Amino acid sequence: MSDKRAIHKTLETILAPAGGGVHLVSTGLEETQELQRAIYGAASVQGIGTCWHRSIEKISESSIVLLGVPSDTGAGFVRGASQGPAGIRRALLDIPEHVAHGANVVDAGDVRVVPHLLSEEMVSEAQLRSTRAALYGDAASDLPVTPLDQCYLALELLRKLRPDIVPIVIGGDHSVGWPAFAVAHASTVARGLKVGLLHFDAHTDLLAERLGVRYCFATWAYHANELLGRDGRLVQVGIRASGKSRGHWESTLGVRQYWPEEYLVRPITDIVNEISERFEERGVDCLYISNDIDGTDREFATATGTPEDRGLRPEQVSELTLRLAERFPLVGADLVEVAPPLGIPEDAKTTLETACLYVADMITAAGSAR
Ligand SMILES: [Mn+2]
Repeated sequence: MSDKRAIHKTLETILAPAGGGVHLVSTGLEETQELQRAIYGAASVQGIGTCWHRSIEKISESSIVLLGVPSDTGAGFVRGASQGPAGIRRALLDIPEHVAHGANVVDAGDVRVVPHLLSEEMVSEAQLRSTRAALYGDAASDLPVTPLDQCYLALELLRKLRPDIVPIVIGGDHSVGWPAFAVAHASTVARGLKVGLLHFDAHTDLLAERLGVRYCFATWAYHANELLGRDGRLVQVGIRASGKSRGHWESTLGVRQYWPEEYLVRPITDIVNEISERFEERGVDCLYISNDIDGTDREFATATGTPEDRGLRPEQVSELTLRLAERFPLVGADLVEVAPPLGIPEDAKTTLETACLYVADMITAAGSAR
């Protein structure tokens, strides 16, 4: 078997067609199959597998790939982001001419999530064997069984198929920011590039660990910043719910944060220029964007675990995303913490509209510097 075919086969083992990463037995199964049929253009439910397989084969010819991680095991006590990937794909289908359906974009599907597991380092040998048997039919398989490590491997394989592909990871809770950024970082280092990290969030996510857990929604940015050597290439915008001051984070970890005192007052073009200059001073030549929907004001993003007032307006997020990507080519992005079940249905609709706008921006950003 050629390398490429072996990679396709592994991807088809650890992933499922979009929407299928959530394990369903009966309830919700028909709806999911309908979504998959529409996404992959299958004439019938029986044809989904073949059409998905064709999409996997198209990855090396595509410049942008979507990957869903329907897991919220890494979140706080409010869950619901596991339904983000399916919710966002459904909302995208309601916009037939959306850029997400363009010829240069392929949907690789979802990581096959076991909703009780988070990262490989938390799993016992016995659990590893029994979950490998359940997921892959082989207790002796060497494939990962937890969403964070499956996401990591899937992204590594996607980049092997095409080193300059731009993955857009759809979460899930923000713990997926760790594998998504770590693989992008490794890939830029291998290509001699220096990546800047633009992070939209109400929270800093800068804890070294939380309740003894190394990788979760509250810690991923700390570890990302360690990869960057705390050299000021992490810029956080939308921060307004933190136990510590901006000064504390900036002086201890070398990050730059924009709180409401700045982004609700200063023209957004000033902030774009300031971040641009900051990146240039540090030799940055490409960009990764991690977008936690709670960085956006709750008026536009209520269906999330921890919505907050005084957030960014969607047009500010768009301008930062698009303008910075014109200067620094996008190498990867994630959109996380969209939780359709939270709030009233109208909340979910508004939040999904905001999410669709952000996916469109990421796709446009990925194409703009090519
Ligand atoms: Mn976050």
